[in-house]
Amino acid sequence: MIGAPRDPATRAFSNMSAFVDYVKVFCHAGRGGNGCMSFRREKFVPFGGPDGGDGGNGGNIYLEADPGMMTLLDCKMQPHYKSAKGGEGRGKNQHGRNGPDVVLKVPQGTIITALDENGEEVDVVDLAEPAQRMLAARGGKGGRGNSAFATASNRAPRIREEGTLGEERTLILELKLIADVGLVGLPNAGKSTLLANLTRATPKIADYPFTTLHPNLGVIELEFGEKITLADIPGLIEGASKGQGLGHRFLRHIERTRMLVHLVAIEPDKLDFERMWATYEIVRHELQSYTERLTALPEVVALNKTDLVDAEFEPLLEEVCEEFQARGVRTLLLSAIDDEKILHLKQEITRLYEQLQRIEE
Ligand SMILES: Nc1nc2c(ncn2[C@@H]2O[C@H](COP(=O)(O)OP(=O)(O)OP(=O)(O)O)[C@@H](O)[C@H]2O)c(=O)[nH]1
Ligand SMILES: [Mg+2]
Repeated sequence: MIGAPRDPATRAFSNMSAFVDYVKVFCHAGRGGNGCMSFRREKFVPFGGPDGGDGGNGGNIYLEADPGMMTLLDCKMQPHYKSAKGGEGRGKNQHGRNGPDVVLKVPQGTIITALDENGEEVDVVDLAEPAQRMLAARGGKGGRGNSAFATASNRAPRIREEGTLGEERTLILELKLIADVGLVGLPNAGKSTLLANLTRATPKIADYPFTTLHPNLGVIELEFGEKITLADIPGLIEGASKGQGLGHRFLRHIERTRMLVHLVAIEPDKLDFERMWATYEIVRHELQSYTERLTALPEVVALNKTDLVDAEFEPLLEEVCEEFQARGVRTLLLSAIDDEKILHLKQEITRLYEQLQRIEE
């Protein structure tokens, strides 16, 4: 679809180093300005009253979810954030100005764990909604000037407050992408090809394992303008949940999906059910070892690359489907490069997605 506008949720990176999903940042909010002690000095007024203004508050530091971002790279490059201190109170009842707030943008789906100066966990916030904000470190409070202390019995108070210190926080930022559907399968199964042909995403595709080195997101547009987001992650292999291959690190990005599309690539010269079932089981096992929740998600299983099978062997494919069905798994025959088959899969995804929505209502 040359020239078609890209959806902001359709995002990918051309190199792996740009994708950062775990980082530690340090926030130091500005202190409050001191209150002022001062007395009015006017001609012919021998005892002017107190006129020391209050100090301003230190700036707050906020984190804000930005749906247009997909990496914590900026935070990795620059992990220290400071906000300005509040202005000092001055005579003539002039209050110090508040230090401006600092707003640090992070990708939507960032989970923040805030630690205080002693490393104790004080807060965990999930910035799952667009533009959702979290107060990461509060600026110090401005001190009151002496005019704030004047009372009927003490009309010339000689007290004023100092501003308080701003909060210091260490934050652990962990990104877990927000997508409706997770695409899973062994390396080379055709996940990125499917993403590219089902959405406007342009992930890297190649005929070797581990082509995908970071997650890619794409958007399927349904009738009535509704959109489903798909996340394509690097291929899983046996032991992925224990850190083999690349899969382990990236499973967290499908943790929040509501359903899975599981691709099993057929091998045209080995149309053997047991072999395909074993492939299917490897991925299921890795998902389960990572978290049971992933295997509890509804899934669409598609046997991919069926275009590689000669017409005379197509009945064999049907048999494989039946055997999957006999073990309780419904499968679709797919070719990620065939528009008609893709449309069929899209209808299946839509059907399941709408079913999920009805359950939620
Ligand atoms: N003939 C045929 N080739 C396909 C099909 N789907 C994918 N391929 C090819 O298979 C190879 C791997 O495809 P990818 O989309 O990169 O596979 P992947 O699952 O994303 O692989 P990783 O990112 O390495 O996990 C590429 O050469 C694709 O062109 C298909 O349906 N039919
Ligand atoms: Mg890929």
